Amino acid sequence: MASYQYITTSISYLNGSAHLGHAYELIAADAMARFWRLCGKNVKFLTGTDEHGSKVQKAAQDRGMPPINHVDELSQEFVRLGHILNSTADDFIRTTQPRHIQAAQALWQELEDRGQIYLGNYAGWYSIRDEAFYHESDLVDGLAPTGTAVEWVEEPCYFFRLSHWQQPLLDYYQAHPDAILPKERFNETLSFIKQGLADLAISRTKITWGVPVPGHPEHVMYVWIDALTNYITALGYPDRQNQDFINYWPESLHLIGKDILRFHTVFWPAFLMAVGIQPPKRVFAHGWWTIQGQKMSKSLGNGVSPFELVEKYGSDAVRYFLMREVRLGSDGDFSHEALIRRYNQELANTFGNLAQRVLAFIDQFLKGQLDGQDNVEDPDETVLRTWGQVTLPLLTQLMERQDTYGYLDLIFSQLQSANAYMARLAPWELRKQGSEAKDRMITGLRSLVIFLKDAAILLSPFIPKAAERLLQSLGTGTAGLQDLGLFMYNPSSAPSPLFQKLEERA
Ligand code: ME8
Repeated sequence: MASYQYITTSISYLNGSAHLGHAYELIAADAMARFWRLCGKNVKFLTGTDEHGSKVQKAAQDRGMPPINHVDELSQEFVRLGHILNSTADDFIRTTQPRHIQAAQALWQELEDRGQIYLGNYAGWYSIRDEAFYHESDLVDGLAPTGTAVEWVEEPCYFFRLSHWQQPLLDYYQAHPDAILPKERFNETLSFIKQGLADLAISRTKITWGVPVPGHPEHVMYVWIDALTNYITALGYPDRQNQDFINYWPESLHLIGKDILRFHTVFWPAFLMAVGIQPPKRVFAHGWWTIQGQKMSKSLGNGVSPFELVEKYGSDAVRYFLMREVRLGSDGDFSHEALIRRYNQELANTFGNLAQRVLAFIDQFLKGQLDGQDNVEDPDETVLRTWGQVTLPLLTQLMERQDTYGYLDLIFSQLQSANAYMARLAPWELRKQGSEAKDRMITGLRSLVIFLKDAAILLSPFIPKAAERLLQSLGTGTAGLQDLGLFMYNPSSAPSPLFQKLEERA
């Protein structure tokens, strides 16, 4: 297993407030980063904001603010989003930072030096919402294929020889069929490339809010070539001898939404190949959230503020719901009712109640002591005690494919079995019986305590606060994967419920 893992989210446009889609991506990336750190990998986890381009310039204009003041202010909201979601990102990049402007210009210069850029004239359509160029043949009823409005653009601009990279990209993907997940996104990318790649316009003269093209300051870089470079800026590029660049590239996972697939799986690897840098190891495209069946949109006013959600339900509940409701590559529908239902049924009942029943029983009736005979006879007890170690390789395989849903599913099905075991053990009956029954009770409870600790460790990437509270109640101190299967129990106070049930609306 490679010991370095680079994980990035996309960088958010600063044209409006942080929404559920931004929170989703950050949470998924954070769960992955936490998991790989638990496994002992060196992890670098990057997030940030995309601050140039027409869309951001227009948003600043609409507020009557100079773009730099607008982005200085709004980027802070995204930093705050990370804090409230309990994200452990190691770096927050802003594309207006000098380190990034330097990197974007260096990439441009390298492309130019290698004959990959030429001056021409662009005449075609541009969608500000998508920050994308479209050909006449792409349009559907006068709109971009994504349904956004387009404007006619005619201006001198620089082009990148994307057409040269069609075959190398096809060869690369043939040799690396896992470079894009889920599989349908891999297929989508391949059929896009096979349709033929035209050279790509990569500068603008009609807008001013962007990174100046080196040597030609009347042009600013097209926002996507600027934005994509962020992933290597944060590794010290253009210094290819930077230790982070050496260690973390191309051991990278770019987590993005499905709408920005092409930029990451066609343009980005082509830019990189063109300067002799390997493409990223994996691009994973997640699905989209709707709100009660409708597309989130400012005009519908149905956006869900992640800040309000966390204030209402807490970060663990929001993290859990978004990771558990749908598979990462699929689309999901958000509703408060669904979140409350999952929180109550799974976090409060299946997980929280089990922990509380076991720990409160030991506290109340056994004074927090589990000394005594430990004779494992029941196969279910063996399962509870070995489950963590046995399951870890499976969980690792799931995480290698970004299957966060499958990961939680495995854990929660075992939590259900553990609940069934607790009901069958019925320690409240055994404690009233003779010494043999008491031995059974101690052995059973010890099995459950081992299992609860292991479940807390393995759930910590997803619900870090609750996992930490449970480990505190067990008195394990800091516990990691090396402790799976061990009996560690040294409580210092009475346990308190992990989750308070929420009231379900009628
Ligand atoms: O695309 N559900 O920024 P962005 C799930 N700056 N995810 C959603 C979503 C939804 N309803 N709406 C948006 C950009 N997203 C560029 C990225 S990377 C070099 C540049 C996701 O603020 C979207 O798919 O429009 C994207 O991955 C992320 O939020 C940021 O979107």
